[in-house]
Amino acid sequence: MAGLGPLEGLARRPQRLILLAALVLLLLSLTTWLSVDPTGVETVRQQWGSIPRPWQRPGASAAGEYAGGSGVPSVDSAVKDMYTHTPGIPQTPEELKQWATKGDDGNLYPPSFIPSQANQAPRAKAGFIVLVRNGELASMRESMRDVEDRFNRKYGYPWIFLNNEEFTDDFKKGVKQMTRSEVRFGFVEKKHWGYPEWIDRNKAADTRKQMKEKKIIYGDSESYRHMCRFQSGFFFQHPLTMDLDYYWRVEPGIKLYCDVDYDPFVFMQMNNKTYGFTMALHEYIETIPTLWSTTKKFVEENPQYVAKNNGIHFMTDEPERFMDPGYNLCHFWSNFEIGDLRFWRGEAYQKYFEFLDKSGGFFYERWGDAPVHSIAAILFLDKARLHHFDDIG
Ligand SMILES: Nc1nc2c(ncn2[C@@H]2O[C@H](COP(=O)(O)OP(=O)(O)O)[C@@H](O)[C@H]2O)c(=O)[nH]1
Ligand SMILES: [Mg+2]
Repeated sequence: MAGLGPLEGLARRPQRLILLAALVLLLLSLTTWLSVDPTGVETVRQQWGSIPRPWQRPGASAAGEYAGGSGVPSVDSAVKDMYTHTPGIPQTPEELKQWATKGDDGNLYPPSFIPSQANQAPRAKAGFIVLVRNGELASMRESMRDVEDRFNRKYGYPWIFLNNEEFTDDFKKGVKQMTRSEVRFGFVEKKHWGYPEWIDRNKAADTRKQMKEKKIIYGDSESYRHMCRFQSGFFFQHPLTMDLDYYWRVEPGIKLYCDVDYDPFVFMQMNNKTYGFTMALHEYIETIPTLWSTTKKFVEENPQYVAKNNGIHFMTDEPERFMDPGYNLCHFWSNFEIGDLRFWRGEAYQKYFEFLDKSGGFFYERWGDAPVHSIAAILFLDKARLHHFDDIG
């Protein structure tokens, strides 16, 4: 056999010749297809990339795979994989290199990522609830800037904007620019923003006149009263809030000076907290002359709703006499609240609000949502379920 050339070998075994011809033909048709079909090369590259490589960490792939020609790294899949495939989280810049993207300039770009995506900690069912007017867009954007920079850019909770008028396109666009999170816009229906049929409007108008003469803050404002009634009794019933358990109330023009580096919603859930506040103030007595006595009447008729270990010492100066000494006017400032919506939706508060609403004090006086929320939280909750967020502000 020695001395036979390769051709002689092929001639003696024709099946080898057929195999070689088939291979050449296959190669020819493949190259022709690649040169004709513009997406051909990309398809082959993708298929090649998707072949499993068990010797690599799951999710890992070669540098540059995410380069889509634009030079901008594709954030979604890369970063998600990077952070969800523990222990594959890169520990050194060298390891991070495999997630880098090759830019048009030929340099490797480290992955850019959305903070909330990188932070894969579990979330609560929560969001920001904001009642706001179209005209407050500028100060709303300032509030959002603070809340996003200090907290939400890392957590990505949704924003729910509510209004008794339709939001304008300018408003929608303006607030959407301030967050990467989901943004919802809701309309407040007339039955939650208007006079109930049992209210005597002339009597309500008389009150506003008298309060104006006495120069009581917002005393002559009709819309302020609708706002307070809505915030007291209805914001937690809006359809856009129904998938949430917890809310953070934000208003236009608020400031947050300190970073919030943990999730206060998850804090509430973990510790079974129901109502969180930052500040307590005194209410103007002229705005709520009969709120305490009306509440007392409700409590006498419904003692079952009062919590055993309630926080009454916060609201009267002689807590051993329960509600008898009268209200010391202390209340939690409601421009900031982090709370459990299920408490407001629950039986005790619903019954309490109905009772207050029927008595007419939202219109015949000027009951604010802050004292109403505060009194309810103090009476119907175990005091361990309240939390002072002294680290938010
Ligand atoms: N959509 C709407 N929002 C209102 C109206 N009045 C007040 N608000 C909102 O209700 C919240 C409380 O109002 P604000 O004027 O700040 O009252 P204050 O905090 O008691 O001084 C803010 O978020 C306002 O934007 C209104 O007539 N329509
Ligand atoms: Mg305010």
